[in-house]
Amino acid sequence: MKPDSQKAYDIAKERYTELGVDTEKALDALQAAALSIHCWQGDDVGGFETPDASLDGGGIAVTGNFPGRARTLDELRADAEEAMHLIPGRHRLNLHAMYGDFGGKKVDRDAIGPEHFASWIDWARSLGIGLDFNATLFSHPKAEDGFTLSHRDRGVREFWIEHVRRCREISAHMGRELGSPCLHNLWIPDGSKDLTPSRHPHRLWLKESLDIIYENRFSPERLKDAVESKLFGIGSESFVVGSHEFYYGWALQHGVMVCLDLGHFHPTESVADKLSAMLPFFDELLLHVSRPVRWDSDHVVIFSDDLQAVMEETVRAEALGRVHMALDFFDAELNRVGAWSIGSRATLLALLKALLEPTETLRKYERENNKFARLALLETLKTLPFGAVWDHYCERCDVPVGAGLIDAVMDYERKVLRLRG
Ligand code: RNT
Ligand code: ZN
Repeated sequence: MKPDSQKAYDIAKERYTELGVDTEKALDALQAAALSIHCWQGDDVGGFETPDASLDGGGIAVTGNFPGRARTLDELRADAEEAMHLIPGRHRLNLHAMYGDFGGKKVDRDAIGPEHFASWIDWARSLGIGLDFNATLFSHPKAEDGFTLSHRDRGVREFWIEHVRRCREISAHMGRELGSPCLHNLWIPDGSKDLTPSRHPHRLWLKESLDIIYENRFSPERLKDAVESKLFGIGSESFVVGSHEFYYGWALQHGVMVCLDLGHFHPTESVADKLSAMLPFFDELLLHVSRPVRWDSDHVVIFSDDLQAVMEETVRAEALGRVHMALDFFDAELNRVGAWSIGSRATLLALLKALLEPTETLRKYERENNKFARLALLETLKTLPFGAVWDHYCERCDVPVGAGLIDAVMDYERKVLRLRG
């Protein structure tokens, strides 16, 4: 520990102690939190299928062509490992089905199995981390017309039902092999650009497909399920089958989690507020930590007000173990390892700041109906030295401190990324 940063931490610790906050306790809680880091920032949501799947349909899009994209499994793993060296704490990796180890062979989505993920499991085991998983219902000819599980054609629905069924089996296998429950999240692109008189039939088809897929129950020690809603996408501006209300109802009825993506709601709607509204009804929830800019643009996550509010609400509800945090962003305009580390570090910093809140004091002011004191303390918290606590944590975890991140990422770019063709 550098003497200066130790001094800065000691002063910060004292400031927080004065407010009744134990910084060591906050750091213990932070250390225990595992983010689910998405593999898809590393290669612009490309995957390793043969022939190459191109990101098409579903209203998600990656822009940019920064050099150094991971082109192979080994490159993606090396980059993810590098990112993990820059992020304090121990985290999980979140895979999509299209990232299987297919050995150069064409394996269609309705034919994938645990064997295609054996090398990922070995890799995760060697790092001592858990894996999470997602079915991939985009970037495929059978998703081109914008519908999958809610397609009017039974044959198309059956293809995707089989895919998701297999994905859940793969997830359960991962959970068992790694001794840590695998979170399987389902997001589908289904929707349409223009007025759709068949909204109701599409929702009934989706319901029917989900009912069939999730009939198969797994122990929560191996697999936890989530379904992800969305408001709209490019090409699905008028209608999205899997809306928030749709999944809210279905998930509640079937005892699975809802996944709340920070980019999937009206811009003035607060995901933070949804947490305390949903926690009384759901045992667990999944977050997709993302950053919308004007639309669901999946910008790299930063230390924003929205993110801080989500973390505050999670901590205030004492729901850290019930709200799972997965990252979901992709930007090909900047160093991808850098993007991963900025977004993950911002998420953890927001969590730390929330853990350093003297919530009990704020609640005492509320009980006393002292609205002035409540607001004054909330304002004071904004300039408290949480940055010194964060730097201290980074140092303790042996990851770059502050702008030291820039040198570390640039070094990897020079030595590894720039050498890629
Ligand atoms: C799309 C959803 C979904 C995807 C990933 C790649 O709008 O947010 O979570 O981003 O599955
Ligand atoms: Zn998402």
